[in-house]
Amino acid sequence: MAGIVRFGVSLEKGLLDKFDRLMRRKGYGNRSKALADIVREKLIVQEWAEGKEVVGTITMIYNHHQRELTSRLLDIQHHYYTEILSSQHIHLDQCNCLEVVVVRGVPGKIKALADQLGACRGVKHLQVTMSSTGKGIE
Ligand code: NI
Repeated sequence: MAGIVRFGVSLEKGLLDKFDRLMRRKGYGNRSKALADIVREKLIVQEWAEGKEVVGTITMIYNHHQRELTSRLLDIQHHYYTEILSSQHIHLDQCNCLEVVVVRGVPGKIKALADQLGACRGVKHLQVTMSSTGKGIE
């Protein structure tokens, strides 16, 4: 790996103990990887706040029997065809559908898409997962 820098970190003992417990619970073998992942999470939040190009998923559960909902959801998605990379639809049972939409674009448009989908009657749950293009997080 290029450009690895070692540095000292001062932390209150109680906080370091909590960090180490969390690290072990999550299965990390060392503090460096655990700390790097925390920094990346912060960088991704910042990318979304700054409006840079981001990647994410929109996961939603909706009622298959809700009148005209499926066509409404598709109409909305067609307006955002440049942001949508793919989508997957799973019939959970006779009534419930799970849809995962993979998106890439500026956060404002992704949030607008998610808001429009989530506001449709019959959508029971919607969650946006914020991730990154991977370019800005090393
Ligand atoms: Ni379905």
